Amino acid sequence: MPKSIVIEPERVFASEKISFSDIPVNAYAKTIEEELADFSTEDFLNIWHDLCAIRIFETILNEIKTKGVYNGVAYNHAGPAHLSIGQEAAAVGMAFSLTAEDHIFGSHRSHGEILAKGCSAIRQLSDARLLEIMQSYRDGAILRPVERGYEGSVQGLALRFFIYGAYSEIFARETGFNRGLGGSMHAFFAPFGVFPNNAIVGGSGSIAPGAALFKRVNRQPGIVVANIGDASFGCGPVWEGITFSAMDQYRQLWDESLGGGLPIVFNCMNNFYGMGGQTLGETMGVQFIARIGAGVNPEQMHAERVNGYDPLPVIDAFRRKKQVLSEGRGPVLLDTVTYRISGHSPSDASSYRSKEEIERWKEADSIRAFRNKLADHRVVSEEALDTVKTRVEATVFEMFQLAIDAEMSPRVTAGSEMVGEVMFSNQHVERFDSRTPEFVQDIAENGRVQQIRGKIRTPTHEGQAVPKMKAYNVRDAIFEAMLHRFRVDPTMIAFGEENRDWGGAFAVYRGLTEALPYHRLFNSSISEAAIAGAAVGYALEGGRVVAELMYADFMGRAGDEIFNQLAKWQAMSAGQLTMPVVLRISVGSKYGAQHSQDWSALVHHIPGLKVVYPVTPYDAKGMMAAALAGTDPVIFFESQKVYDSGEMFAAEVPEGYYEVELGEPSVKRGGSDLTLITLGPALYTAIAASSALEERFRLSAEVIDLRAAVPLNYAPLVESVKKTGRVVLLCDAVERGSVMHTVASNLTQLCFDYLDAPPVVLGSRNWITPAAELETLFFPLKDYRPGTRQDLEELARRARLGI
Ligand SMILES: Cc1ncc(C[n+]2csc(CCOP(=O)(O)OP(=O)(O)O)c2C)c(N)n1
Ligand SMILES: [Mg+2]
Repeated sequence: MPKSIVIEPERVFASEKISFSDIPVNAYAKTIEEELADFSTEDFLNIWHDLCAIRIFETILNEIKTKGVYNGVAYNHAGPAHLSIGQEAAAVGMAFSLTAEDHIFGSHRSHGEILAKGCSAIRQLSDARLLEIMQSYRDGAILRPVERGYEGSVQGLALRFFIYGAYSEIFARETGFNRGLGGSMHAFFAPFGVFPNNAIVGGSGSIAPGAALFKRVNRQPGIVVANIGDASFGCGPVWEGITFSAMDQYRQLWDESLGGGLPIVFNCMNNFYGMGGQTLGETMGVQFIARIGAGVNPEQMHAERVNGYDPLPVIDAFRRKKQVLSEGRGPVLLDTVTYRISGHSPSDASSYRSKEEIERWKEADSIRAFRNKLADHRVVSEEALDTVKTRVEATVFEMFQLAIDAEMSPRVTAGSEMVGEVMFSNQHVERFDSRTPEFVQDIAENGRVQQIRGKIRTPTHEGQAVPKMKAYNVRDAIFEAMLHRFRVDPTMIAFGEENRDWGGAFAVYRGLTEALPYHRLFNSSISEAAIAGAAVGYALEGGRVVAELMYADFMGRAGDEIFNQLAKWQAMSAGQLTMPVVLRISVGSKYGAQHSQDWSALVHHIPGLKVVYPVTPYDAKGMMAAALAGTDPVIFFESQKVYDSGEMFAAEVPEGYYEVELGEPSVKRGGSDLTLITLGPALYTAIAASSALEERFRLSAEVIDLRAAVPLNYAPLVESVKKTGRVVLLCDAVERGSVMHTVASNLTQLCFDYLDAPPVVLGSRNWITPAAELETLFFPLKDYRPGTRQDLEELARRARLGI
């Protein structure tokens, strides 16, 4: 199906000018009298309440961090506290008119946003719903301490619950939102629409678009807000997230009923500083973050700068921008100007800014200014304001004391395996929604399905080896497993570069293009960080996704998203969230240094990721099926050396559904003298080696394919080594630090008494991957003959040189 937009030479070479329209800067000009049409007295008091709640919450943290005591209560908080004193109005303005269905993502400095959004949600949800949430969330673990002796309203109880959960989380207590595994910089509470906050600057910039994507694809209500700092606009993944959110296909190619552009606000909490780096005139050249919108799309992202030192212009902006998003005209960029009166962290001496500057912003303090505005215009009495302030300050202080009470708010006990237990969710979920999955073609009529039906699913047929063109291969296997899940789970989507019309860079998806609507299979911008990040955001919202990174070498472009986001959110949520993401990664061959590396060791080192590498059609289908039924992030390596492989080491690849358990090694050939353990296409090298050993030396080598690096069942490996007493481990990755070294080390411990010699690890040379013509120097190949010195002296020499 060719693209609907034809690129015409005459058009693209026509002379014209690109024109920009004005970007509003502090355009808000309503008087308080005018605002009375939109706000009730109660609204104003609520805004005031939330401002005061944040200020006291942060002040207590500041005092205990800097002085070890607040109001006579001593406490030593070991962890971080990036405070937002000064930024309250921006947070409250952002959250005030959002509903619980609107989801916010944030940064290391998001306590204020968390509280503002929580307070806003509490006011909007019914008492019954609030009680349901509090009672069911972690079986009432947060509710129990705060309901003791409390006799007020449900909303009041919810406020206690929320402040207590936040403090407990910051203080790493069992009673925190996420049992203290998130902590200050990663705290969140999804039932109120507070989604993960991120200690990686700009981390939310690539994740939040995935959440917005989920809302579009699954026709869910609400918008998504990525609250990120001004300095984060220098981060590549933020720009990628913006690009991903602004892809024109949402409006040009996707079904209109989905609602158009992604419903996301990139909300810059612009306090003019990174830590000590000043974005204005030093580390950035844009002056106005809003200006960035001008480069993104013709709508300039509906960008504008608003005064975030006053909650009302921010509320006004969010109301207008929500309208823009509901009309399908997203994404939106807001440059919300504010100021961090507090240091970056309590240890910050503010040496990078003058005292006068801080004093001027203190004088203009948003909370005092708001109070004066209300009082001066007699909108609310000073008395009413004081009552609200006193009450909320007392509640926050009480919750602080409760959260540091070791008895009421314990930490996990020493020796607990709690962290390990929440690393993986290990669930089996057929579908995340009961809707009928959307297709645009009857699958029986799909060309690829018909083609595969004509293929031979056994290694030999009528006594002959099956010719390549006729053999069911690894590509077909992945296709079939994915098609199955697409047909069962309506939330399942796939995206990445060249995924659609091209059929996937390696033709795995050929046929899916005709079968699936755009929103279930689409091309993304060349934005690996956004591809992986959006997959994370999509999964955090409750959908299943297969993202593709093309070459393993491109993982570097998505390093944070894979290593810090995909891997960690299940554990940092203490098991509240699942991460049903399969990240397909192809390992190249014959493409040189930047396209032919096996980086399985990199991801295998990161806790929280499952890492698999099937190389036969049977394993590829069964393992993709298992990955797509699970709820954990799976890095699914595929080898370009074996995409066309029909070699199966098993009688037949079933047409029907089956799963191969992730982490179960497979004995591909039995033997008794030696164990050869492989990961990836080195399986074929090992099979060839075992045949050669048999022919030349009458040695019987058992060949075991790990099929996965994480998790891994050592039992069959131990069993084999006990039998043979000798083990050689090989894979295509460079030898230094390969997965095989971990396995060898563990086998040495597990089988020491049975080994006749130390395990031997083979891998590629510790070099860059050379050109195709030179690859025989590099890979442990099928017809390998030792042509180099491999004695101990030589090994030591090379190690000393780092090669
Ligand atoms: C990727 C990354 N680089 C650097 C840091 C260290 N760091 C923490 S906060 C910060 C400044 C962030 O500034 P900004 O995004 O404007 O947010 P603000 O602190 O002003 O709220 C830096 C450099 C980090 N956490 N993550
Ligand atoms: Mg900043």
